Amino acid sequence: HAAEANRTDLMTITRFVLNEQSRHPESRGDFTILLSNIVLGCKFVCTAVNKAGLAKLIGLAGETNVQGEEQKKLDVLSNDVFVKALISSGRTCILVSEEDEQATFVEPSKRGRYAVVFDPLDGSSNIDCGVSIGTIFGIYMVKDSIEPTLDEVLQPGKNMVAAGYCMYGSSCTFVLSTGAGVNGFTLDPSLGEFILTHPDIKIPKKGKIYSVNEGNAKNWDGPTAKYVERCKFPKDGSSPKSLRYIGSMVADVHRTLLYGGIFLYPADKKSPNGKLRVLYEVFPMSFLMEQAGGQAFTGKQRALDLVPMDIHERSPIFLGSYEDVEEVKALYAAEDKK
Ligand code: P6P
Repeated sequence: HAAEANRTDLMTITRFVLNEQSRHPESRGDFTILLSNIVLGCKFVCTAVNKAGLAKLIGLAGETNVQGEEQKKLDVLSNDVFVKALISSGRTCILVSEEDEQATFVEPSKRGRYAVVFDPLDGSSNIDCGVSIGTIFGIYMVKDSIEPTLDEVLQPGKNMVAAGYCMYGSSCTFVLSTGAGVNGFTLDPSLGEFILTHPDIKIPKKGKIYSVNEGNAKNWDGPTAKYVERCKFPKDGSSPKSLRYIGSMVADVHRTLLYGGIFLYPADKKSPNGKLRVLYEVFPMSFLMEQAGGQAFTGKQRALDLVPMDIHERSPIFLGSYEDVEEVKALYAAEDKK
């Protein structure tokens, strides 16, 4: 009977957020409207990405499709969709996208109280081989939506009111935190709705998987090299960790969130700030990890305490199971004492 009740008691993402909103009597439903526009963008990208597999038919980027229309690169198309959906929501005043060099300041008549930072299609180089990719976003509440400045988004990640990602893989999974835990939703294509499938996600305290591009090992600093060495040749007689690296941040982080372990994109001699972007990759994923009981570290500090100086700034990142990240922190602390 319970299963039957569940089947008919559809907890859609919109209903879930409305329930959450009732915890904030002061909110005027703005966040729900904003989120529904982000969800709309993700549904569009999900169908576009799945169709991309038939790219030969609809024309690859730069070519023309059967209607002779200029085919946009999927990440450019996705960016256009998100920018338009966020502006038309009437709830945003600043947008920062991985695809746009400059921040977008929404025209005054359409301004709202939120700033959204996002990577519309992270890992898009993996599209042509069918590897999972994703959209990553973070949301700040702005102080001054009348005359907003860039300072509203050059804020530490701990000031975000919400963060999440949508992974386009074997299924389309939307993972969200509004600051009260982490919940996962799966798109039911027959309904066109995201249904709650992973309530209250908690990351295991310790994991058996490490996730890093070992191809960069030559350029790692001491503590990172020591940590990875320990994953492979544990000193305490425990079994070595498995290496899993997909090379698509959303997929690697999603696996880490559900299975535990650690994802790292460290600094190296070639890129002293690592590769991943602070505002729309490091902060949202760090926010989710902390909300799920894990943690996120830059090699120097708690990732969410970082204050960005530039909207496309990069940072090294070590995130995942609480105890695994603690080991990295101890190795960096020992290095600092030298
Ligand atoms: P590398 C994809 O290009 C991306 O931005 C992230 O999704 C991913 O985690 C990382 O870069 C992979 O980088 O240098 O290991 O190929």
